[in-house]
Amino acid sequence: MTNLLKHPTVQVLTITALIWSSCAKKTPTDLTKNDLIPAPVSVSATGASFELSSKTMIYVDSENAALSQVAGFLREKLAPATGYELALESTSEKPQKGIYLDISAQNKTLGDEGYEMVIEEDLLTISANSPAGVFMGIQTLRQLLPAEIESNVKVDAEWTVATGTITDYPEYPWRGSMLDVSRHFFSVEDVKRYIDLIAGLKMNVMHLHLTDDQGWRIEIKSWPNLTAHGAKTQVGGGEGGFYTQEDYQDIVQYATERFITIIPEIDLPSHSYAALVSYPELNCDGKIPVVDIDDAPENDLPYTGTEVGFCTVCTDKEIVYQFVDDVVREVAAMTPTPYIHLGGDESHVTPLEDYVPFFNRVQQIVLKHGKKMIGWDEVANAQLDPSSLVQYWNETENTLMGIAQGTKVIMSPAHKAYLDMQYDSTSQFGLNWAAYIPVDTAYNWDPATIDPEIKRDHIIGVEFPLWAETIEKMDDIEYLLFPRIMGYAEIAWSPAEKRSWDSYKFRLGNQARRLKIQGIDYYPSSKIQWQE
Ligand code: TNX
Repeated sequence: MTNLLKHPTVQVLTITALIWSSCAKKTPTDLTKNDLIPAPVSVSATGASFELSSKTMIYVDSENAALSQVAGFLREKLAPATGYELALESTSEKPQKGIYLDISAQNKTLGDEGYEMVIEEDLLTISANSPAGVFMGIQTLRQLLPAEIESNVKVDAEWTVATGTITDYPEYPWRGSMLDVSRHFFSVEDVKRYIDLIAGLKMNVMHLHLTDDQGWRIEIKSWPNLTAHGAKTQVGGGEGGFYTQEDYQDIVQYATERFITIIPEIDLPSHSYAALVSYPELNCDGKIPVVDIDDAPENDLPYTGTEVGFCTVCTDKEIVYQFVDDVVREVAAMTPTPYIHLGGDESHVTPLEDYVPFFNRVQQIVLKHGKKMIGWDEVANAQLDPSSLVQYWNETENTLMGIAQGTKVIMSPAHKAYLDMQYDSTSQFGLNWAAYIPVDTAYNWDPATIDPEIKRDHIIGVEFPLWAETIEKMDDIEYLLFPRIMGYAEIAWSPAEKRSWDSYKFRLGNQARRLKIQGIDYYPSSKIQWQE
């Protein structure tokens, strides 16, 4: 169904049907009656409307390259549905009419990513301190326009927005999602769609879990067997895959244009079976490990089951540190942003007396290559540099050890934030070891109060991981992501006092058409009144 919907001809029919069913829609004039997700910090209305036409010009206030690129993004977003090819122009003065993108706001409250949108009858201005802020404002504008703006075929509609002012900026500077591409491999195209979907919700971090027992998914030129051998399969035994360095750089570039930072994760010392079968010298006895687990591998291929924590690289072999050094060097060289994630979770067969010196040493390797380290909360058992980040998923005690060492925390509590948890016992994909997470549970919590000892000041932000043991294709991803990711985006962006389930569930219900037009295969939770 959804794949069909992604087909242009079927889209024309669907959109025609959708429009026909909603004929006499009134021109919007009350900006406070919006369905924005995430909810903005403040909105006031002036009772009229702004209309986009084929003559609307998009002005930028400077020759700034990033701003021009953002203006180009807006133009391309508006083109398919409207059929307009809006002209772009740079100007030194505020124009009389059109769309004006301005990065000279010099408004402290807005910070690096906030924006102010002033909508007048003739002029729609998005002002910010940076191109990133303008980009966030554009995501708001997309949602203020009729849902059909997301169509990739031309639609005859009135492209109007109510007038007024929106002032908006994020609660947390780190708003992310993680995709596990090891348990099942996902193509570059899928990752790009994922990036587009979260960018539209004002998220700014995409964490890629690139390696695990089931597959090593990133080409490392100095250790070619990692992918030549270690990427051949996936959970269930199907064909795996990997990203060449060019693929990875393509993803990074795509993300950067959407103000999203890619966080590459290389999971060590456990979750490393794919590496251990590719290079047996990383094992203490130099041989492929014999493991006592369900679906234990009977050949030298990566693991195809879903147990965890059953293997470890040999923490007292020099070659292991050479390996980490080479991998971090190559990954650092193609990652322009400051962080590399080294995993560290569920190392059940690495004794703590080996685990701690291992992490002390690999953290230094990351620092030596000019990057900062992130690890799952277990890494806080090591001596962390204050620049490192601890990703809380399971243990408060670990997280507090990190905080005591001066590190900041990314909040990903499994029982609230894991996108791979089932909605309920009937849901098609997902696991339930941490909880069932229906749409209201996903929305109704606050990172700053989830654990009384982890305080707002310690928290750099929130991340929502999608582990991929049970999912194989984009539709499966969308089913687990949507609608929960929309509530998660609101938790990350909107101030706690602006959030309420009653308001959110109403706005979410009104997103049904928009989701459908985007071809998103969402889970139609019965807790929401979907308004198609
Ligand atoms: C725990 S969360 C894991 C992953 C699994 C996930 C499944 C974490 C740091 N480790 O290896 O895929 O549960 O929900």
